[in-house]
Amino acid sequence: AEDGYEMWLRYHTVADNNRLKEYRGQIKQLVVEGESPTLAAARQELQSGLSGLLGLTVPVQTGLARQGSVVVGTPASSPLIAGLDLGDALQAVGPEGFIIRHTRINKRDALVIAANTDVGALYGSFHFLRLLQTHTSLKDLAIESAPRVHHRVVNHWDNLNRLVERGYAGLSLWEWGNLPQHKSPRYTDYARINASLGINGTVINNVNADPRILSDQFLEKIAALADIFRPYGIRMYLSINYDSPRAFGDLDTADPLDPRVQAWWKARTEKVYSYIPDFGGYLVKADSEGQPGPQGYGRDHADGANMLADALAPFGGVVFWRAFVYDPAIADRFRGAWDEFLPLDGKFRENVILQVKNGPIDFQPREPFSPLFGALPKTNTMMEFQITQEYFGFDKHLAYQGPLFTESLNTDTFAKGEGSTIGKLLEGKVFEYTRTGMAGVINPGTDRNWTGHPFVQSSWYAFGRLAWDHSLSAEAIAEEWIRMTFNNNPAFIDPVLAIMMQSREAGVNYRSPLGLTHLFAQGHHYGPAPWYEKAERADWTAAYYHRAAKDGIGFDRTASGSNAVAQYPEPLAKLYGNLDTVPEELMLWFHHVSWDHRMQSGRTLWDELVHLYYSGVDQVRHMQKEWDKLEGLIDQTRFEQVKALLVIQERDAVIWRDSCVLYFQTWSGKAIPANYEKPA
Ligand code: GCW
Repeated sequence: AEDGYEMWLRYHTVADNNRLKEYRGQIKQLVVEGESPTLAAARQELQSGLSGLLGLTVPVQTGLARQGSVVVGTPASSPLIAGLDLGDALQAVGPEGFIIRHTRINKRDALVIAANTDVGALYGSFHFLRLLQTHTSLKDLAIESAPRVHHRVVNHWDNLNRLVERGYAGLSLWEWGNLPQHKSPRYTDYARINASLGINGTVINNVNADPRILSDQFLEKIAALADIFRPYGIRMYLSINYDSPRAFGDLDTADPLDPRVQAWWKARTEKVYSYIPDFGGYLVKADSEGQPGPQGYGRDHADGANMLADALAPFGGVVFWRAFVYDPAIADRFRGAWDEFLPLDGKFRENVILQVKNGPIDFQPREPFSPLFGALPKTNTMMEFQITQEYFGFDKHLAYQGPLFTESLNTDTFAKGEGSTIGKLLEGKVFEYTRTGMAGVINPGTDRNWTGHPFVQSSWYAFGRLAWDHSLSAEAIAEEWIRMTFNNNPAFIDPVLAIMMQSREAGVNYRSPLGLTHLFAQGHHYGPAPWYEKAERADWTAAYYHRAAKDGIGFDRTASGSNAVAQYPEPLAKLYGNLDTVPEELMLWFHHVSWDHRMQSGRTLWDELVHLYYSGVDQVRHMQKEWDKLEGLIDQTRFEQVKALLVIQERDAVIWRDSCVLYFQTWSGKAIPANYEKPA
């Protein structure tokens, strides 16, 4: 039975006979010249992949066949490729890109996957397999592809006791107790999954970091993992605890300006590189949610980051410094990061990248973009997206995140006039960032299918594809994923694509439409608790965010309120700041609005709110109905799993809707319009 373990790397025989014929005609054998571990990985992936897809053994050969050779490599690894005239194409795709095309070598027709580096050839190999997996014709193949950002990184929130913060898919993959002796085959599959997307870095432990991660005991185990990931082009990074010098018992301070602290980090970092010579660097959550940081010693983020950057620089390492900070003393959590980081622009070392969540608060179903994007011309800035469904129903709800990612990437920041989209900014095309990147918080665990809900795989896939090329569409990516993960049958693809493409909006509608945010029950972040008013911190209550009252609902972030809207450049500050022009989907993020306010639909705000909560549930019911029709088109195991999860999702969507509508009704004092079903 299918259990989802293979993710999108399923190489089942091509079901369309015409395509199968075409592929069999064009692919007779494989020539991968060169002996590096990376090329060996490419050879192995291609051989098993092509053999599976073609339903026959595709042999690996050293010489060209008369016709039908797939030739893979770099000019350095492969005399055949070195002998080709590829014009400027190779140069154009850079160190990690690849080209795939038909060519003639020694008067023989061949298909070439060429790159400047071995890892580029590996990426090209996965791409070639993807073409077959999605039944793409190989006629007129002319692909030149290169990643748009440097650092394409997945983040794990894995604790050393193997519990995964916001994980929902079993225990952490890293079997600390058995490493380094036992190397689970899953480590290699994990690397394949990521490499197939062009992911080139992984941070394997939680940003709420246990200092022991830098101990020799753990470094020895981590080095074993790094050795497995290396051939796949994946660099190892670690989250560090800022107070490590103290936690190790070596010093009584972690003040970044103290020379003893600097020396401590230099020595520890040297140690890390003695285990992992190509170690990538540190990810740091500092002065955030109780984590230690430079502010504890009267220093700022730049002092803190630069000290680590200096320790890493001799080895070529980088610091990913997170901007997820919010001080409970500040009247509006929205403002926090901007207020703290704006004054520091230009103060960070070249090998520091600020890692900023897409929105100003925290991975909510819909957020406006963080105003830090576009506000830091002199600070390398990268994106942090969340793939694990902390705020989207854990492993229970179907919520493809592609549309959220692209909504964010395609947003125009106007940082340098029109066209300064976040995607371009991340690429270093708005400001001259020397280092660029995208990070995604993934959740894989020991569940057979890695992610819990099978469709969480699709968000991991989308993240990786967008990190490679942010201009891809969420829909095109979803279709690829469906074809690779299930099958190429239009009767299956079309309805599932429709389900996926509305799933995120459905999740917004039944949780927090119109720019409401963070109505989650505290702690677990699964169900609703809009009534939540008291906690140790005001900014950990729902009431803090929705500000529902007799006169209306929403958080006034205009000049009459916290004025956070002024953190956006014009024309956005005006657009968002004016109730007549703010997009309705973001309205209650920026305005406290009367229950009687007239919406574009002609309804009052109250009626519109009710309407959207109800449509969220309707959307889930529709998704459910559509899915249930698909029985027989895929394996029964996955069909039934998703079907059952949709039952849970419908149940929970109703709970969300009713909780929120009934609670907000206590403030609005207005009736639920007659045409809606009664709350349960
Ligand atoms: O989304 C919130 C989560 C925390 C998380 C934090 C962060 C890792 O609720 O669990 O901690 O953000 O991003 O640091």
